[in-house]
Amino acid sequence: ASTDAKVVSTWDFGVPANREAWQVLAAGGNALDAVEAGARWAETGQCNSTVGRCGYPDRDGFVTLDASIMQGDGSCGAVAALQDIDHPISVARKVMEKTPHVLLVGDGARQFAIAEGFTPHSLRTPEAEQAWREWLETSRYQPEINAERRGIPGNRENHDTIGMLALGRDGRMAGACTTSGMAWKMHGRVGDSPIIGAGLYVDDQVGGATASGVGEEMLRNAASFLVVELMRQGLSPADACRGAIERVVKKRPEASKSLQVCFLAMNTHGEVGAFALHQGFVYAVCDAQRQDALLESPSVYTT
Ligand code: SD4
Repeated sequence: ASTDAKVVSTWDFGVPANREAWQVLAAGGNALDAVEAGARWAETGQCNSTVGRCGYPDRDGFVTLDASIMQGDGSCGAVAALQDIDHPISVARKVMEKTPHVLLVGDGARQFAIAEGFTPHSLRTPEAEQAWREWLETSRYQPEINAERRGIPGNRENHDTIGMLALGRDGRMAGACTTSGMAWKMHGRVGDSPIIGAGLYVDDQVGGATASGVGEEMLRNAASFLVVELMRQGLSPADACRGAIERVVKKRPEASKSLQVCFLAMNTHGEVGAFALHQGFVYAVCDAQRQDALLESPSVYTT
């Protein structure tokens, strides 16, 4: 059956990222190629402190990247704590297509990338270096909600991970999620983004979900899997995202007041929904009717 193609992604840079993915879909390309193209744009087409090149380092000064990619038939690949490589999403795809594994981490992921032809180079920019040195003066790890958007300098939450979901004309779906993780994280910390079921999950029978925000909460709740399973039970994408947020709150009500968690979901009919813990989460939608839509997610807390 021929479906209307669509791509959705997290945050305002999802608009240009979707455009890249849309070029693939509009030309009749599949969802997998579309999400890889969109995520690649986010990794290097901009200089953003939370994804790919220009990402802020961990507390020891290392820029370590996490990414995952998944198709609705269950095939998936991921890399975590990958250093020196521009396009973790493409390395994740190679893990999916060329290895018997799902997840490669750290030096093993880096070696695999180099063997696959990726060129290693330092990703730490002078701006990231300076921000890190400023952070070292207090060394306080306390992510602020939407800090960057609210113009709070210094201690930033950095939750601008790109999570992207695409539906191809053939009715098949794919998703991608790529990030430099939380700034000033401990060296070796891995978030939700490269963990299938936490930061990303896609099932052609139901739909897909992706997450942004403080990854520990997604990991605790197998959150993207939870969103997809709630849709499988009949909930709309928006209600499924709300259900997962409610689970996060129920598990850690106090912590939930001061950290951000955001979910974005799309089902196989192309219905889209989102829900966040705190106000400020925006997501981008692109299809044949509207190319540059940026929508505000509802949230539990509105301040
Ligand atoms: C993480 N979920 O590593 C990611 C953070 C994020 O933009 O969304 N960053 O926990």
